[in-house]
Parts: sequence; structure tokens; C-alpha cells
Amino acid sequence: MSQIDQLKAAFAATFNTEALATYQAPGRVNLIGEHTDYNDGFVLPTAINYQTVVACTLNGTNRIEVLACDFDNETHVIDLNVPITRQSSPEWVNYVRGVIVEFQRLGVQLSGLSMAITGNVPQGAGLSSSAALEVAVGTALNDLFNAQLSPTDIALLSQRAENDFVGCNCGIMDQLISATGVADGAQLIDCRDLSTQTVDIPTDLQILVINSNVKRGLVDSAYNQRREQCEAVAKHFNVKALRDISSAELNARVDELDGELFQRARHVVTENERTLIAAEALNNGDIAMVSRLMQASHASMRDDFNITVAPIDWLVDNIHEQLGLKGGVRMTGGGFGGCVVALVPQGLVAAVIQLVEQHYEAATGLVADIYLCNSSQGAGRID
Ligand code: GAF
Repeated sequence: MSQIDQLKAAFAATFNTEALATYQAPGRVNLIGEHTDYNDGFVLPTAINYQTVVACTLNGTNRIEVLACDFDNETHVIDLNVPITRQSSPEWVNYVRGVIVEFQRLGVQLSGLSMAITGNVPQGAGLSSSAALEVAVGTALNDLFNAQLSPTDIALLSQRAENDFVGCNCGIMDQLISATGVADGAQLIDCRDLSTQTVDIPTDLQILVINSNVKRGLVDSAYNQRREQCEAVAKHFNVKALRDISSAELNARVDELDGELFQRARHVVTENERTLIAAEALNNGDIAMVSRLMQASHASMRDDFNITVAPIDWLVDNIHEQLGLKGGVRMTGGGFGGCVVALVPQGLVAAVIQLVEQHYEAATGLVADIYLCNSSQGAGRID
């Protein structure tokens, strides 16, 4: 049975009725441009062929009943007659509750519904399973209650839910690419004005995502602290965001900054520069340039932003050695574990998989999961 058929069967078994409509929102992998989004900078993610799916039917009550198929068929009821607050557990309900609160804040008149959720975006792996959940629920509510929000509005609303309700000060990248991704390439996003440009991924390159299986948690991690450090440097320079300074300007004032703050800012300003060059290089099919930029991005995350961990560095170093300048590899996502993204010529895919399968566990004590990814369409109704 397909993922959607299973979801519909679970919906019918739990709610004793058919699902009226089904929506999906994809996870994402970021090719380059890390921790630049909340600095008003540039990112180059692509939505991937792993998604969260939500099936719904209006139920004529004032209660939203949610079935989480991937959490042991746990159910959760949200009473629309009382203020919706953050729950201490389980964690997944806060993503749903936060999105509902944002619709209420916009003045959208909601009523009760039954909702079943499933998905195959690896959880807690840095592939935006939480953004996919928020955007899938947001896309469903937007359609069912005719809220007339654009995909970008749904992304912004989902980001607010995560910032204000869940408590992670994430940027806009994950929600925006989940809402607006395209099947024919990555998206260069200007996180200041939210404009996007599609960037070709050469057809010979396979997007390979390797989950280190080092567990990570955005809220618990040093993510919010990195953001505060970046904002402190922007304030020192009297600019709105680090987007507004170049490496030359930063370097010229190195003496004014604490060493760690300087390194954090250097990662961001150089990463912005790399991202723009990488988008152009991909469009021109200049893989050697993309390879160098991904290497430099990884080194910057490791040495200046201090967000990589040993198993991730092992994967990047060893895969890079195998690819040379024929492909690129770096850590992707918020950091402190999670995944590595590699752009691998088709002829080397089997060798890279073999390398990971044969040597990663011995080197790190962990077993990696490997995903072959394609660029995919952003969120929408599927049925
Ligand atoms: C996480 C955040 F949610 C994004 O907004 C982004 O900052 C990313 O980490 C790092 O690039 O995925």
C-alpha cells in the first residue's frame, strides 16, 4: 500500500469517516548557504522527495482531532473554544498547535476537523521534518478554511509558529523551500526580500544525503546562541544584518571584536559570498568550482561557526577524497549532527555508498542512512 493509502486507511479506522482532502509538504536539503538565512543572506536549498502528508475532513465540532501515524498512532485533541497553549510533551503537537494559533491570529475563522499525519522525512536529521509538518498543516488549513494565503505567506506563518510557539529562532529557509520548491532545480533564495531563482543541478549529478545518525535537537542546541552572536556583530557594525557587510569590511575591523564573535561573523559573510558564486557555477556546470565552494563552506562551519561534529567531518573528508573535484560534499542544515549532502557524478554513486557502508561504522560507531534525493515540488493538495 502506498504512503497515502495507508494514511487514508488509518484515518478511516480512527475517525470512522473518509478523508476529504490530502496535502503534502516536502523536507529539504540545503546545497550551500548555512546559517545565513536569519542574517538576511542567501541560501541554496532544494525541496526533496521525502514529505509529510496530512489527510483531513471537517468534523462539524469545535475540536481539531489529530492522529500521528508515525508516533504510535497517538491522538491529540485541540479545543478551539479555549486558548491554545504550548504543551510540555509530546513535542510534535506544538508544531500543529503553533500553526493553528497563527491562523487564529490572522483572524481566520477555524472550525473542528479530523486530521491524520504521516511522513517519511527522517526526523531530527536536519532535513526539515518540523518545517514540513508546519507547512503541510498550514497548507491544509489555508485550503479548508479558504484563507487565501500564498505559499510564501504560509511559510512565514509557519516560521512564526516555530519562533513564537515552539521556541526555536530559526530563519525562513526551511519553511520557504518546503512551501515553494520546484521539481526542476534548487532555489537561490534572497532571505531579505524572499525572492527566488531556480538554479540547475547538472543532470549527471545525483543528490546524495547521508544521515550521520548523530542525534540533534534544534531547540536544545546552540542554534539560538549562534543567532544571538550574529546579531551582536550586526549591531556592533550598526547594520540591520550581517548581510550588509562584506568580508573586506569585517576583516578591516577585526580588532574591535571578540575572537569568537569575529569567527561567527566571518562564517556568515564568507558563506553568503560562496552561495552566490555556487549558484552561478551550478548554472554554468562548473562542478570543480562547486566542489571547492562546498569544501570551503564545510571548513568554515567546522572552524569558524563550530557546528560540525567528528562523524560528520569523517563523512565529508572521506567522501571528498573519493570525489576530488568531480563532485561536492559538505554538512547540511543547522549542525551538531544531522546530514551531509553530496553532489555525486552518477558514475561514482555506487562507490560513495560502498565507502560509507564499509567504513563509517568502524570509524565512528554509528550506522549511516543514505538517501537518493531529487528536487521536488513544494507543498500542495495531492488528493
Ligand atoms: C535550521 C534552521 F531552521 C534554518 O532556518 C537555517 O538557519 C538552518 O538551520 C541553517 O542554515 O535548519
